[in-house]
Amino acid sequence: MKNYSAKEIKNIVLIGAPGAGKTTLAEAMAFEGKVIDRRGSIEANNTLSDNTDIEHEYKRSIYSTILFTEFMQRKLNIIDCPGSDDFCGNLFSAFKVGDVGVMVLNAQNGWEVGSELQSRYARILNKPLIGVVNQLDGDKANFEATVEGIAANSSVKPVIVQYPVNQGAGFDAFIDVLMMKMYRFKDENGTREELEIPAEEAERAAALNQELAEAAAVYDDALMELYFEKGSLTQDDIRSGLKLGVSKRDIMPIFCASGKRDIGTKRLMEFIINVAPGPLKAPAFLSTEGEELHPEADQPAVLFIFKSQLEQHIGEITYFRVIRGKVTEGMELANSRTGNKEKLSQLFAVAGKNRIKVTELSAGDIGCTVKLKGSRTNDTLCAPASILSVEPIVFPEPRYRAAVKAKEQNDEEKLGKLLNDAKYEDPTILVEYSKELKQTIIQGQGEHHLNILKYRLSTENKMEMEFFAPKIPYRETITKVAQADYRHKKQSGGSGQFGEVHMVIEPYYDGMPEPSKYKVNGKDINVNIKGKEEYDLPWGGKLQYYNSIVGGAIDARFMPAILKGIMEKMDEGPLTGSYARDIRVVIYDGKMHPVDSNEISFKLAARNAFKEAFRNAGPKIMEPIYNVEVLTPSEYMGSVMSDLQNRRAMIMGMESDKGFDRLNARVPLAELYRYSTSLSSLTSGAATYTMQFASYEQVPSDVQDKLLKAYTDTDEE
Ligand SMILES: Nc1nc2c(ncn2[C@@H]2O[C@H](COP(=O)(O)OP(=O)(O)O)[C@@H](O)[C@H]2O)c(=O)[nH]1
Ligand SMILES: [Mg+2]
Repeated sequence: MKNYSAKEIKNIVLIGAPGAGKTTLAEAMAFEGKVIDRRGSIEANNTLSDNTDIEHEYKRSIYSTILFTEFMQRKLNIIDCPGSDDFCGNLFSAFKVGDVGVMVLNAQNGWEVGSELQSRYARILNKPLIGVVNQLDGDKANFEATVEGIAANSSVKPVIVQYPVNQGAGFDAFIDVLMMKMYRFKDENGTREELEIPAEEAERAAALNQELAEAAAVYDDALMELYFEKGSLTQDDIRSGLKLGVSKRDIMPIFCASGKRDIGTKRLMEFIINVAPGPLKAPAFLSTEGEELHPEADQPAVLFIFKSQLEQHIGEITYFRVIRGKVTEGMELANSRTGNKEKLSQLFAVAGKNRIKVTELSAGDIGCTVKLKGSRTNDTLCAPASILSVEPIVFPEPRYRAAVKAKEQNDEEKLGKLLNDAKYEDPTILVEYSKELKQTIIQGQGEHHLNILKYRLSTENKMEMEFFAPKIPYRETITKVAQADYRHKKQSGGSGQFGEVHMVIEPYYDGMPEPSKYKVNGKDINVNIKGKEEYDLPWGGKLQYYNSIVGGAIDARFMPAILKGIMEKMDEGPLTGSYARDIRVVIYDGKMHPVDSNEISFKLAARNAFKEAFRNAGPKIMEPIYNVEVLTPSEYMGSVMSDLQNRRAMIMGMESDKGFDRLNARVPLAELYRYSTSLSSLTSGAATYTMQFASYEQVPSDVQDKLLKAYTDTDEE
């Protein structure tokens, strides 16, 4: 296979709602480029993309697949993405290396929630779009309604390049108002006739051609002048105008297709090759230092890993884009994260599961290698003489959280290893053992996301695991000033123990003044600051520790032991054993014994004094609150809202955005377990949401009572 240079390469990402026909279209493109000589189908489980058992089982894409095709002496790299929002992580990595999105719509459904979500991601990632109205052979195909749906919902304006002449079951022809031709398809293998536009279509075609020329002229003064002068533009002029408008994400040229019958594939590919921004026109990659990395072939090599996958018998497959320079078989590069050398012992162009060996890949191209030792998604490999890191992919925040354990207890270790591998293949899966909760917490994009993982581990690794509701990381704090003394004294046989500590505690807040005087339980306590320590607690919040001992009541050497005693109780709060936070402690008096005082005595005295003071200080349990943003078709707004209110949510705002309502709320994490599933059943899968940690807030008193009841204090000294 030929080595393609940046100007001969286009990298596209297929996006759109689940079932729109992306995988089938990718198959047709590979067929047109003669990468395969027969097209597979979703039904027969033999497509290049969707090539894993689990995708066959579900008849849906779960992973992104990389395919190339060669067409018009160019190389088109295609990344076929799953449409389901649970797997949206794939779209973020695909768009890192893809320069343009091809948005596939099902003409029978028009603009779907999936179209909405995926076009939003394209917008966030600032990627230009080309639109394909697919499944025009479907009984209920409605091209016009679909285009209207795009116009009403998309932030990128649709401009018609093609429209169908006979949509529905008999679909075999469309008119191309850029070429000003009609294309009729004779079979299901893309064989087409190029015909003059029939008289009855002449008027509509001319009007759309005019619209297209006008849309293209806007982006260039010279084109505008030409257009006014002549009342039309040449094909090439229209293309050059569209090129600008597409790159700016202003317009989305609209094409017609039936991927299943291979209708429209070739014209779409021609247009992509002629008009879509390629590596030379797309915005440059940036290094973490802000340096622009242009796809120049004669510069030191840089490649960026956007995906890795473990495959049985082969091991690790690493997918990358060559950002700069050229990589050749056998080359040694340095991993900029680890500093280690990696050898590219083999290089491949990728067509799904098929890998075609190549000897080199140039800047702008996408390929894979195998058997790297310690490189993973988001790593940069580069020529050892010029080490840099490419800005990493920023994956979406997790939205679903569950506790996980192996069904068989002695499988725990194996499960840990498998989950680690999974995390490595799919960076949107997060797994962490929480020392605080004493649970392994797994996070992902949705229940389906995690269930797929569960299914996979069970079928591929015979590992049965169980998900259950995760514990909530509560916190404890106080709301008023309190004082306590505690004397620890033990006289048993030989040496005794003695320590006495007097302390005041009060709620800490940012910017509070230094303590000077307290009045508690009728007592006046003057503070005389001898020492101050301040800790940012690892679990959030602060502890301030003041030494205000006068007259040597307690030796300075016991102060660390006193702090330790307090810390032990902060670590396992007096109310429910959760971490305590945001407390100021002032040690203002105490007593020593000339013989029996030691560190352990003071530690225990402090711990008990702290516990007692805490209980008298209006203690409160705090819970994590998340900012939740729900995006739902307006018709479901009422039920989404009342469901959230049942979850103790505080509604912060609502706005309408092109047929969708956006609702912002603050919701306790304790009420969000399996929220994605409830939301989905409330809205027939039409809504989506994001969640992000916001703050800790006090729980309402009924919730506090319940939590207190559930906890039995075992701390008895
Ligand atoms: N009639 C018709 N069916 C199609 C077309 N494209 C895809 N399909 C069918 O729609 C279903 C989903 O297709 P798939 O390619 O997996 O969609 P994806 O989820 O967007 O990748 C499959 O059953 C396909 O056979 C098309 O152009 N016409
Ligand atoms: Mg698919």
